[in-house]
Amino acid sequence: MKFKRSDFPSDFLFGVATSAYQIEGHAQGGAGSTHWDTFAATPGNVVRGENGDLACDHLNRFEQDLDLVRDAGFDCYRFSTSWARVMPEGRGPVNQAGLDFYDRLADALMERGIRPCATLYHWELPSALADLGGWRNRDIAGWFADFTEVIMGRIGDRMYSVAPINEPWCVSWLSHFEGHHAPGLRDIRATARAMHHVMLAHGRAIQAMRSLGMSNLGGVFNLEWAEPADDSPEARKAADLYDGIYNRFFLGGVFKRAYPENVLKGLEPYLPSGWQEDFDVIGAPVDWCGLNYYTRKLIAPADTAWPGLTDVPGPLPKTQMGWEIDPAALSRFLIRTAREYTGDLPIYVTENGMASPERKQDDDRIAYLDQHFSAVQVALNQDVPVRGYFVWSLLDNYEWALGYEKRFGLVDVDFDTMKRTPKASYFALKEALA
Ligand code: IFM
Repeated sequence: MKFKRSDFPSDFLFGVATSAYQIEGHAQGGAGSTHWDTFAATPGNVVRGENGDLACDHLNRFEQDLDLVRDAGFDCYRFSTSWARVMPEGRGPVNQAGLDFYDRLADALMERGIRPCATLYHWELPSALADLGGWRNRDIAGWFADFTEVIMGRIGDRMYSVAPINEPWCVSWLSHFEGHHAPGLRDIRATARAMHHVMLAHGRAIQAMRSLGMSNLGGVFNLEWAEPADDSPEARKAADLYDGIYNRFFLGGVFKRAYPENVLKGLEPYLPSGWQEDFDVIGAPVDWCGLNYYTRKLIAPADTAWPGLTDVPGPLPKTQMGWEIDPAALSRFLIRTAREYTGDLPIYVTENGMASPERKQDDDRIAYLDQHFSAVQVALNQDVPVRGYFVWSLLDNYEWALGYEKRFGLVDVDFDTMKRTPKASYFALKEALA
């Protein structure tokens, strides 16, 4: 690895990220059913019909996994809490075993000198709430605030940082418009409502945590750079709309208390009534902004109903996901986010990494990480307050609709034996962070 810790500011934090459903083993420990369990049980949704029942069995192996985090020299560990593990029906009764697990996880992190960075929701919605309309139902903001109080009432005292929702675009657009993730809908009204309610739930959770006296609270947004596929004004317009839907809608809601005009043009008729009154909650002040960055897309107009755009294959080298590798877009995003949305607020790269089929000598991942560390330095050199970077992910894990096939881990997992074997990228990072 070309970079060393000393190439970054002395207080720059390095971390590694995971999420509950992708690693814990959801069928264990008294967790309730989630919409990902039923989505995966429906033929055609997930490669080989795989689910998170056992995943990496992190529930029973977390001590060993956190040793790996510590031994690599990471400062922080970003994990998520499963709503259905803590409250199997989403509301009401609490699963004590679930709360106890996160309590032990928090203690185990503290014992190892690792900062716990929690995300409250990383996509596994309790089925009982999905039955009530899930993210389409405005009441979800209140249910989520209640869950926030329960889980943070127990572990909030030890959290270094907390964000309510991982990747609002995935929770809403990818899952309700494109239908690629649970609940697998393809409906514009459902999408508009989910997009707004996910923002409202974010704000209610921030308020709930402030009432508990918590600080260092942020939001985590996944961004994808939209490049026009050619020089035509039509392609420019399509790329701007893609940017609006993917990136600016969510950043705009929280940091400008407004949604972008080009998105409202198509979406406003489907938003819930009174949406304009919710920005005091949505824009509740946060202490930092997290950006998850993986790739860019080339966008062209398409002869369809709104939004009338499509992505076309690009020429850059690609990861195992087929995603183009474009580190320069990370620099652009960091700079643009600070200049247009967040000002002096600390920014963290809360996810970045690549899927690779290489299970031992993953030189492609080492190169990818090096290139993206350089991209962070470009932004730092322009005085963007980037304060930390988290690699996705610690372990090979359940990559949602793509099952266990795509491997993002610094550590290989043999899903038959659950054996963990650190890859070359793990050792390279360990050396760089020493
Ligand atoms: O695995 C996912 C994660 O759950 C959210 N961010 C992107 C990752 C890679 O697709």
